[in-house]
Amino acid sequence: MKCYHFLSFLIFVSFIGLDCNSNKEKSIQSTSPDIIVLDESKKNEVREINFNKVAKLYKKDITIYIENTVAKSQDLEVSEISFVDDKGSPAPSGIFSSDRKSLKVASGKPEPVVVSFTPPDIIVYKYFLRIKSNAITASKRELKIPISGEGMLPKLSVDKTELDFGNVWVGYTQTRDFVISNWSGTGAGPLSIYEFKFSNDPQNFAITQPDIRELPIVVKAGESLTITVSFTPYQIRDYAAILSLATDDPDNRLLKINLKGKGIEQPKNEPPVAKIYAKVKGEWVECNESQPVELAVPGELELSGKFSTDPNNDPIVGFQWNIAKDENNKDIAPEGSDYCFDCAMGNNTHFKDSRNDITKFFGDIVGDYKIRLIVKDATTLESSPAFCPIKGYVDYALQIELRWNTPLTDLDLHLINLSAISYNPPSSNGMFTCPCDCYTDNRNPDWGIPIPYKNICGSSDAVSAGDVEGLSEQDIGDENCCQNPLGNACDPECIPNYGADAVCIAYNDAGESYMTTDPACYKGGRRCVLTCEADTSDPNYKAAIEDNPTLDIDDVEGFGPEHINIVNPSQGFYQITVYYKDDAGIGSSDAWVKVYINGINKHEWTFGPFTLKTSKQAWDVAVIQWPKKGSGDPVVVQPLYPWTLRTIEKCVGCTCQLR
Ligand SMILES: [Ca+2]
Ligand SMILES: [Ca+2]
Ligand SMILES: [Ca+2]
Repeated sequence: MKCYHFLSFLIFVSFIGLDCNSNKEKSIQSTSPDIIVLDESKKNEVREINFNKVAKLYKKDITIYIENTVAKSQDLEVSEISFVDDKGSPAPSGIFSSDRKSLKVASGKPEPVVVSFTPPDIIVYKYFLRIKSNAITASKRELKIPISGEGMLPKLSVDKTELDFGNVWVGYTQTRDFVISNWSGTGAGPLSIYEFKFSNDPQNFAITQPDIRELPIVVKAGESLTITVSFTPYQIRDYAAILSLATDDPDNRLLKINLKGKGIEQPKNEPPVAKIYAKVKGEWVECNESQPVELAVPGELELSGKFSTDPNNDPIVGFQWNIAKDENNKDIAPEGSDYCFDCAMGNNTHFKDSRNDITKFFGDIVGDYKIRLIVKDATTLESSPAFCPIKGYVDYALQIELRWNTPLTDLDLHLINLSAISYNPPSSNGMFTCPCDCYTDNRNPDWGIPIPYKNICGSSDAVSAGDVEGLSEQDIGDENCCQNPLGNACDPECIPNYGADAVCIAYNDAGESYMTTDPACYKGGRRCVLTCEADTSDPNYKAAIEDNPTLDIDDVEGFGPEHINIVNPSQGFYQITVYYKDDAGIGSSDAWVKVYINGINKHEWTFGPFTLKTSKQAWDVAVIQWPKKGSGDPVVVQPLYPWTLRTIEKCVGCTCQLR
């Protein structure tokens, strides 16, 4: 045998065909094998096997390969795979093991051997894997590969021991998580979970994470695992169960997690609840039957439906604003009111509803209004209506209201200041004069205390003096350029809302002053632009504004109303006249006038109805005698009986001079 091995070795290293056997062909077939032990990749030679940390009593496998390294050789015969100590004595059984004790390895076909380590205790184990074979290399016929591993305890911790699923709709699923960690300060072995078990109601509870179809679930040392449990009630009742996890942590063989939850009836989709809020003094306040809001009329009130709610927290997506109806299906609004939603105040386009979440309601007449709001949730369920009562009141010391009973017709309300020194022509009696008649062509004249004006001179690309030639020169004798244009020099055409535009006194190159409505002018030899504006800083400014009448709207399409209001009238006599501007071919119309004194929310006088038959007829209604401010004297309202009709043309260029 020695010769055989020797010669085989020679053949192996020198590739010379020699044999001590006479049969040359057989000697080639009998080429001796040699051994190498490879790792799982079959690439690296195994010189040591280290299982590292393995949980106590947990079996860990490592696969090695035994290869016959000599090509076309006989099979390598491995006669023994065993585990021994450094003296060659067998290791205690059960610690290390292999799935094969002996085997044959064909040339070029590495054979796997699964080596296992099952630490019985929490200590370090060091032995040798011994492989005996017929390898040609003498030193390899008994390989001793160091094999080691350490037994460790897994160290399980859990972040909670109870999962409360709360109230869950029947048929719906709620999930809760808990986290298992395998960690200790000195390291740990892997943790295995062999079983998940629910004590009862297993059809209602389930592990949705991780996938437990393949057990055990292993949590490596230092890692953690989130476990998700689901709960699906099928009945309306309380549920309670215990989830037990079987693990290889000796301290937590059975980890118990308490589960509880309640099956409740799924709530039905409820309609939203409409709520109306109104902006009062800059704050949103709820408006309802027991909490009405007030509105100074004519005027706007901002209303919001955004405070509406939904029991299911559905978004509110639809808003429908209207005026509420009474039991006779009549609008709950003062008779003759031309209320509107989202209409510019004073505008003749009167929308009777709104679809906006926030709307502006315009009320025009003193009395009670009621707003109705219906909202829709995102499922298009509609709310019951919410109602907001609005009390329209007068916030003026004097309010005069004109209404009539025909469509398309245009009646105009006039309030004539009878305190003028003179009218031009005198026969006009003030009608259509400027500034004494407050009406549609002269909506906001300056009565009583004159509005203080001031001039502003600023540099500009002003025109030359020549550009303003043709304007009448007038020696005012005052360096101030401004003059109140409405009080004393009202444009004969009574341009509506003449406003703060003013007449300037300008100076030419010769230093002479002249009056111009063109604010571009010279002053003091320097070219500048003079503009005239109301001097709001003047102490008389507020009082000068408050005693001026204002026409709120000129209704030209029938019914009215039209109002003339004065916040705080000056002492004097004021005549109410109604003029039939255009009968639109309809003919006669019955008109009536209401007079509200000192801001009460109930009219004090109603005049009419009185019939105007055709265009250009005037009805002189009454004269109001306003007492001196602070005198305490009563306001006297004297009807101009007997009422008659007079026919007059509109006068162009009629003027008057106030005191
Ligand atoms: Ca809803
Ligand atoms: Ca009118
Ligand atoms: Ca005034």
